[in-house]
Amino acid sequence: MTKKKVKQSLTIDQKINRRTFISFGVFGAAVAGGVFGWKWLYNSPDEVKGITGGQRVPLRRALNKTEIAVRRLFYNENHLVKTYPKSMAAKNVRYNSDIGIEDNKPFDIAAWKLEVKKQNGETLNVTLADLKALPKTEIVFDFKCVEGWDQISYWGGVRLIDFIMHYNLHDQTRLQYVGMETPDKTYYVGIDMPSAIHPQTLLAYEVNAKPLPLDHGAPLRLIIPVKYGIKNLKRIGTISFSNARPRDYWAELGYDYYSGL
Ligand SMILES: Nc1nc2c(c(=O)[nH]1)N[C@H]1C(S)=C(S)[C@@H](COP(=O)(O)O)O[C@H]1N2
Ligand SMILES: [Mo]
Repeated sequence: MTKKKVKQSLTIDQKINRRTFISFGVFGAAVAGGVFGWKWLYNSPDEVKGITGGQRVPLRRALNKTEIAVRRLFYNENHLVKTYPKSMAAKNVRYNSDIGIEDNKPFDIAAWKLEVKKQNGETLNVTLADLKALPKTEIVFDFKCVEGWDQISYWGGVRLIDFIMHYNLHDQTRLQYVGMETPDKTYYVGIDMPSAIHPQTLLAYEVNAKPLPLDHGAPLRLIIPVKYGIKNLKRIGTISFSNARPRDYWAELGYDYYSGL
């Protein structure tokens, strides 16, 4: 080997050593970052229970930021959820849960009226006959529950946006949220306005072209295909409009407030 060549090969070795050193350094820093990051998260306080509950503060913050970003990027009122032919709809519609509609609790379906609370404190009372007099919309879509099942089902009722227009509630749509509660107020959901006025969101009074049975939410339930089942409140007692987030049964227990699809 000439002197020059020896010098060059040493330089290459040195370069390799340097890279190895840097690689280990970066790896070490990543491990340390992971450990400290995890400890930081582990030691972070839980959020104060209220509208949402049961999550570490930084995780909830990240979830909220992701929610806003996803909504900006992908949520579009003109984007429709996939629909199916009626022939594909389940004949036996799955029944899930009955909070606020338990059959051992007294409920007088004949006396039922929908209570609509405007932000200014005014209240409207609407009967099922009033709702049935409005234009009817039907939808067959894949209903999805966060517990891991889904089913193509067929619903009929009044689009929430049609209801809003008919009852001159346009001004209420400038607010950020719609809240809905069962008549006994034990199950309740909060819905962001863009999802509430989405053209596929229904106040449903029929399933498979027949009046809703009690266990599916008679006389009126929410069908909101852009959201998971948890937001599809059965047996609506009151509808309200507000800028503050309405209380939400599952969000209080730590589920995502938005629960969009
Ligand atoms: N009042 C009320 N509405 C409710 C529920 C409930 O327990 N009570 N469960 C929700 C959940 S988790 C799902 S998946 C759907 C199921 O509707 P279904 O029973 O008609 O299939 O209703 C939603 N609406
Ligand atoms: Mo569900």
